Amino acid sequence: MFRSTIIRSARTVAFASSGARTRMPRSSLAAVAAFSAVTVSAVTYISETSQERQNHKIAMCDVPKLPVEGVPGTKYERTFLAVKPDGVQRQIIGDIISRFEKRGYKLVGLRMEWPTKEKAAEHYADLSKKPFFPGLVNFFSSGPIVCMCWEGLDIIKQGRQMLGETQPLASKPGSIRGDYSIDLGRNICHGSDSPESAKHELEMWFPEGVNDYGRVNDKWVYEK
Ligand code: DAT
Ligand code: MG
Repeated sequence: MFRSTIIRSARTVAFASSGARTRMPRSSLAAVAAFSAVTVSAVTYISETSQERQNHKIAMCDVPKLPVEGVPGTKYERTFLAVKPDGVQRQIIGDIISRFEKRGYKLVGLRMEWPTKEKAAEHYADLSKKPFFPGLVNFFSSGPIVCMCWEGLDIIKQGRQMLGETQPLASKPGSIRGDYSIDLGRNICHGSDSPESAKHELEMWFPEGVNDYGRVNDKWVYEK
């Protein structure tokens, strides 16, 4: 279809530049010349106008700077979510990001990092006395993870709900763990469980900060 349109267009140009021109009366040629001149100046005018617009009024999404953890309890609340090494290997990064995007949450930080054992141990420091801790640290540092900072109303609690329960058996279908995992030690994703842990984990995984930006469709996601 696309190819035949190109062929048709090429034929039309060939026709216009051969037989058509010889048969065209002088008055028509003058009209075509005048029309071309008008078109060229209109195009020039439009491009200059848009250039001026760009110079003077560039579309921007600037907002005031927030702390990395945002403002808990508001639509600027933030959490740290991660796709663990098993989620990266199983190629479901896009699906996980998509679920949060479709829900209306805003991605403000995104980075892939292969955690060292030390960083994995620091991340799970609260579980350091558990018997499964060494295995957990080995697993979490076994490949790259995708670090994300998501922003939005109730994102800390809602993020945990969308992840599902720690134990895949208890995770409802429709949640990430309920859709993609079977085994506790391969449960795909991580999410901060409180405003305090969100702040701690965001400071740890995003020392360079995240992106504070306004979003045009906020009024279609939030009533206020
Ligand atoms: P969550 O990841 O839901 O916040 P958690 O912080 O209690 O759960 O534990 C961190 C991870 O450690 C969890 O996602 C999987 C693993 N884990 C938890 N309990 C475990 C257990 N009893 N045996 C093996 N691994 C466990
Ligand atoms: Mg936890």
